[in-house]
Amino acid sequence: MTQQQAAVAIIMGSDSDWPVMKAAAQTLTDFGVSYEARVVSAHRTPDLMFSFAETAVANGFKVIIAGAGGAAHLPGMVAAKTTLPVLGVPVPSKHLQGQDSLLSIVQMPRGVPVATFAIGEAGAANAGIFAASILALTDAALAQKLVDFRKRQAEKVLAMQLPE
Ligand code: RP5
Repeated sequence: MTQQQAAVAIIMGSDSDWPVMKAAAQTLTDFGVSYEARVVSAHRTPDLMFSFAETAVANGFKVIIAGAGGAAHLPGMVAAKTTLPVLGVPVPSKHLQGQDSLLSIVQMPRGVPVATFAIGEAGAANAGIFAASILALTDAALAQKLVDFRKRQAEKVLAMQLPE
């Protein structure tokens, strides 16, 4: 039996990134999008990073969400080795609160783009939504789920009451 290949790869530099990156995984689950999550470190497992990126298309991935903290080279280096869309999530770091992660990910040289999201959980969740939006271009049912999600979100905000 052939196993169905996940549409989205979620990779991160360390298992310590998972508490943030699981927001991307949860979002994809909510939209019914298949994903595979794993640790791939740019600095500690560079060979794995390159082989992951080089085989990502052949492995059936359509979008890669990459999260890292500190000297966050993972999203950019993966983008250097694949033409799949790479969504970068800056993970908060111990000493610089993720500003280092953000700047490392966002300042890509012309020609090798990484779509960079907000620092932390909101960024990870938005990367999940963005991945769903990309896949929805060729999936009408998923596009409808995104419309429904926006509607529910708006209704929630419209129903907000402030304390007296
Ligand atoms: C980065 O270094 C990882 O993405 C993580 O955010 C950070 C710290 O990693 P650990 O020391 O917790 O493994 O490569």
